[in-house]
Amino acid sequence: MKFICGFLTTFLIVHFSYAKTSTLEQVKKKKYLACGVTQGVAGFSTPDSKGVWKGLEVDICKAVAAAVFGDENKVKFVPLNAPVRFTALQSGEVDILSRVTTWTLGRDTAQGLNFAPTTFYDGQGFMVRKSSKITSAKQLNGATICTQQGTTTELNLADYFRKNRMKMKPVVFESNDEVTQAFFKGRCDAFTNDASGLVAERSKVKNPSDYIILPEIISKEPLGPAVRHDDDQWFDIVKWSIYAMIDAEEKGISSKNVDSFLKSKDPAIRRLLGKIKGNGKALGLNENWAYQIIKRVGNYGEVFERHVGKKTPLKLERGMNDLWTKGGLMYAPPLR
Ligand SMILES: N[C@@H](CCC(=O)N[C@@H](CS)C(=O)NCC(=O)O)C(=O)O
Repeated sequence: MKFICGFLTTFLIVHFSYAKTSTLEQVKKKKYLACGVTQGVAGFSTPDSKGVWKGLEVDICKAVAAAVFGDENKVKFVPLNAPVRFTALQSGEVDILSRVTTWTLGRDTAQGLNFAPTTFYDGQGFMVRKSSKITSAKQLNGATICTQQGTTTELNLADYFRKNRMKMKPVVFESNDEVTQAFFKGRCDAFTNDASGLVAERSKVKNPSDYIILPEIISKEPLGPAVRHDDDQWFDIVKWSIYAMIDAEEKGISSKNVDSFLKSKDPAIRRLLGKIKGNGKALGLNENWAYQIIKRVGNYGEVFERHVGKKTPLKLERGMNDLWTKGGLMYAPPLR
């Protein structure tokens, strides 16, 4: 009995202290945060010619690192294909999943994820060869369609054809490279993906104008970072890092001018930049956490323009990803 009790106590202590090690503590101990990204989607997360990860979703992880360490470079990027991404987060291999991941009820519950604010509002589309003369998704009856396994894309595709009483042959691969190669080599009539992903892949080929994206957007794909269930503090840190970037854009504060705002008399700006204390303590961070994000990574609009905006190969309009004050969906609750 004594032995069993002793064993149980040890087990409970070990188990309990393990459970109590928060993600923030683990990240600080490691001195970096592990960020799960794609294997390469231009504009979102892709290594440049020197192997340095770049993209909108890369910058989200950098923003969290800036908030935690005052150093945006304390991030290790872990490329993940779609089917393995949730296990990588659950097992602790990554601390954040910032990988073109759609917020859905099933993922938010049964998959054990918590979704931080959407960082890119997207929707699913189809790309075809211009020479096919197909101009609408409704003409895809009987088509072979390339897509990636373990995605909402695969599920929406089946729904769309069922709803429209059409038939198709899905050609499903584990990695994005296989999907895109298959499509560009002519193995499929169409390629379906988040519309941003279609634009990203088209921007990489030699003759982009040979391909068209059909007008139908068949789903809602709110893409954003996710963290594990059961760590509210870490969830809050990731959430408010994004809200700080949106709020900074709304207030006209950017990486270039943030220092000139340090003397602002506006209480909301003083709170955002940590001149009025409290937000940092509430999150378990330094009071200048948001200043570090803005200075080192930028506001949301800067990040959007840097990676996917009009001056990039993707040439995307802000659209739904504009601020709520400009007709978009980007809205931050009060930082107080
Ligand atoms: N947003 C969708 C799709 C995400 C996704 O993984 N899309 C594939 C293409 S269909 C992709 O971008 N893969 C990039 C990669 O594996 O590196 C989801 O969350 O399921």
